[in-house]
Amino acid sequence: MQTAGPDPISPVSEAEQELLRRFDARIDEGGFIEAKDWMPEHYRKTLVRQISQHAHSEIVGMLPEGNWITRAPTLKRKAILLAKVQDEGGHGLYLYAAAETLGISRDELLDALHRGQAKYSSIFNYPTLSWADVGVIGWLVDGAAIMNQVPLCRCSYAPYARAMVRICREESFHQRQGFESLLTMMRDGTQAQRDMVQHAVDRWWWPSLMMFGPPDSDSTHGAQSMRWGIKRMSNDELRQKFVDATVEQARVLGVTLPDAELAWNAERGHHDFGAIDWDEFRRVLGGDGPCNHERLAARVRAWEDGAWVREAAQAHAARHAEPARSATESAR
Ligand code: FAQ
Repeated sequence: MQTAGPDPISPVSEAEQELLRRFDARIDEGGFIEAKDWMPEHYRKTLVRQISQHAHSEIVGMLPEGNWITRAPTLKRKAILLAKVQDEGGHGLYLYAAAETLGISRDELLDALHRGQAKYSSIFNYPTLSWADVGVIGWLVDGAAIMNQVPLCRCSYAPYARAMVRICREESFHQRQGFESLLTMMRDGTQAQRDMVQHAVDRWWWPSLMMFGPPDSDSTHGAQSMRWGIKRMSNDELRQKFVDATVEQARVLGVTLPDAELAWNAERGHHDFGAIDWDEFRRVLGGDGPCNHERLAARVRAWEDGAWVREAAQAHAARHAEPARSATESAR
């Protein structure tokens, strides 16, 4: 892991050094930092970066599955999918609210997304080609998301940790509904449906492993974020845990994970797995994934189409604030 270097805003005064000493002590004893507490500027910026990327991921992440709401095969599957996609929207809102406690506005965060300057998870730049993709997103993508997010429930920044507790409960339902949908297709479906599931697994497996971020040796922020208790486990540790947990689930489903090198290593007590195509990861991050343009355009369009709702809500709030203000003024 690369070291993140010194805090760019180094304390100048004795008072600030004392604040930093207390901050470090609290982190070292596993304590939490609240929004009103003093924090180093680099810690605040790291959190704004991570939480806003996470929020954008949830909102952009509504699009691949949202694509299938009108084509869900049964009323039950449609109701489940609607609930799931709405949950993702809610997660985005909790997370934008958590980022706002760090002194940045939601408009600023969304503006950065719409101008293409903010990141969101690489996984949402892949297309959903069949109904099986919806099940595989639940099983693998939500499965990877939970693996990464459970340790974030103990993140040192308390407002983020609190948001994550609720999000993880809902992600757990998301993962199960995906697995159950795939199990139904694999056990009760036709050969064509089983092939469709396998094809979806083949396409989503490697991008799911990329969700955990670059290898620890290339992680820009990992070491510092671990030091601060923002991240509790490294990218590679979480990826390994995910592979180990998923192999048995794939066996139960009766699908093959598309990796000839995947094998139990008794010495390590973990599964070995093949090399991830980090060039593909970098291409997707650089804006050249299969759906980057489509995803961003959909978010910008939704923002523009929603302008009248924001204006109406502001006009409504202003009208309601008016009598209260007049009453205060006439009482003076
Ligand atoms: N995609 O130094 P590191 C979900 C960037 S939620 C895009 O290792 P860090 C729910 C990274 O930002 C999924 N960019 O970074 C759902 C940094 O760029 P920067 C989202 C990535 O922060 C399910 C650079 O690479 N979850 O799926 C990715 O220490 C289904 C260097 O990386 C979260 O956001 C990537 N995969 O570790 C919704 C969880 N990986 O900022 C709908 C919170 C890395 O310097 C449907 N986030 N990068 O320009 C985290 O845990 C961390 O931010 C990591 C990255 C682990 C993602």
